[in-house]
Amino acid sequence: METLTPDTGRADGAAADKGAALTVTMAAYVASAVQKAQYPVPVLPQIVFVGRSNVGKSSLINSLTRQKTLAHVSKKPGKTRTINFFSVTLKENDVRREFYLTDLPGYGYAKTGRNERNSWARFIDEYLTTSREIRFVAQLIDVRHELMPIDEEMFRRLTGYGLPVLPIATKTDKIGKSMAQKNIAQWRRKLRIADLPVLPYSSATGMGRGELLDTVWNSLL
Ligand SMILES: Nc1nc2c(ncn2[C@@H]2O[C@H](COP(=O)(O)OP(=O)(O)O)[C@@H](O)[C@H]2O)c(=O)[nH]1
Ligand SMILES: [Mg+2]
Repeated sequence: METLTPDTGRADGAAADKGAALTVTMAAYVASAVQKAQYPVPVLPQIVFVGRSNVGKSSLINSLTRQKTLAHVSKKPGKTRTINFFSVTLKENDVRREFYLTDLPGYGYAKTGRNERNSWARFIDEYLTTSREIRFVAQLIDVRHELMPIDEEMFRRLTGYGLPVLPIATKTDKIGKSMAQKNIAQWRRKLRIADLPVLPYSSATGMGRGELLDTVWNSLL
């Protein structure tokens, strides 16, 4: 079982310059895949984003890359049925690193039929189990809610595949800090990992962006 510790900066706890030296110099849509033959080439390191429909995944991708319309932000859940690959270049001083940001279809959309869910699961499983370049999976969970069984199932599936998982608590601007801490504590109890690192994020305020960029950068080393 592997989880990923987000880069929380220097050992002295100084938080001021997380991700400060890192800039996104390029972010572009590359490909959508419904089968393996459609994965993009060249093969690059990949950071995968997954979560329930409406959890704020598209917003997070846009906020991370600072491109307002890169991922389609939709108020209607359950729309994306493909794996979408974005090519992103990060730069620190004169060093550049390129990776694919991989956007998986949202899970847990109630109106999706069982057959569609099954073929979704097979396709996603194939991607997750055969892509050796995956550095970690960012699993987005809405900070306003307790962990849902489908979130737990996804977490266990990912860690069962040996993939490092970074849970990201989304929409932190929408509730108070104590309520957020209460929910995250419930997630940890439910997953039975008392010290599970969880990265708080808000696409509205940019909270967590520097930490996430640092974590991505370090995973590309
Ligand atoms: N206040 C706030 N709203 C957010 C945040 N992230 C997403 N949303 C809203 O939540 C809804 C769903 O977001 P979206 O990014 O499309 O979710 P996705 O289905 O997971 O891709 C939209 O109305 C967003 O504007 C956030 O960090 N703060
Ligand atoms: Mg979306």
